[in-house]
Amino acid sequence: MGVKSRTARPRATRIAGLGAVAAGLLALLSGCSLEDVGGAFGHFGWPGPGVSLQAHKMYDLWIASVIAALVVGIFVWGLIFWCIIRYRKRGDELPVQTRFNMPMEVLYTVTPVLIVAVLFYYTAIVQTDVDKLSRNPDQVVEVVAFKWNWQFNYRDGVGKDAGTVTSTLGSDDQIPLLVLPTDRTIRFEETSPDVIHSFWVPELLFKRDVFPGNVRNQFEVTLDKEGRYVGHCAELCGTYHAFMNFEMVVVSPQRFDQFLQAKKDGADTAAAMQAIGFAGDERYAVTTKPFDTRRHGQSWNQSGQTQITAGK
Ligand SMILES: [Cu+2]
Repeated sequence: MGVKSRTARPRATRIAGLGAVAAGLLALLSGCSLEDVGGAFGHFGWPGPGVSLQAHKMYDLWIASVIAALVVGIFVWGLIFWCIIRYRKRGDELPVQTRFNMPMEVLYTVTPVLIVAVLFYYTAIVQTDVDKLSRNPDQVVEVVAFKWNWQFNYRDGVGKDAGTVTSTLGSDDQIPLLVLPTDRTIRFEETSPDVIHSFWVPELLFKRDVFPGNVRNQFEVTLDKEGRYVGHCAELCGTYHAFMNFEMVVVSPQRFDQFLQAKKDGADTAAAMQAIGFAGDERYAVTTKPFDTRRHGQSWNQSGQTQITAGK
């Protein structure tokens, strides 16, 4: 019996270890991209692989981390169930009491440290990449978030002293459009005249706070997928915070240039959208619509009851 358990133990550990490694290698060697793996599992909670080069890097990091966590998880679950079955109580005899097994102690101290170090290394690399600012971005957009809407200023240079070429602005009854090109480096510079807001487009897999005062938060994206995506304010900024939606419209660089030109020539946003081929309702936001804030009539949570009186 004693001889049997001494040989059985390393063999079982080896099989479990090989199983975990094989599971990891299988995903890599089967030619599946991380996007394929993520897609098969609902992107493990994320809204998809994203629409910018920066988003793809974050997505890959996320999916790879989840796969690594699952491999470790399957290995640990395997060990637990193997121990439960292999060492279940068979009689009243006290099992061998093993304490201070040095190799084991070293293993379960070093392994988690290694895992954290690897995760940290790749996180630091992706984070640095996502935060990187280029010397001369192709397009600069000043994001102005205010209670409770957005203005997007297309700028002729970087920094707060640059000039605004043209703007799109949201109102109570019109969702603001943020029209942007693919394949160009876009720098966002954020500012707010009142409180802290947060610029968030879920498909960018990214959000960044918009501060009032002297802080101009910046970040860059290079978009690679045309489409229309709803954006939100992700920082609780006041009564109508939840209604602060905008729409990011991603078009080809040529159409973007036409849009800017139409705006510069004095067209309003809907007319400029028409100039680049959007007709009818497509000239306005299609992913979201203005909310009925009822802010001038009655309290929005008591239908038809309370009247807000002027000066209150
Ligand atoms: Cu806000």
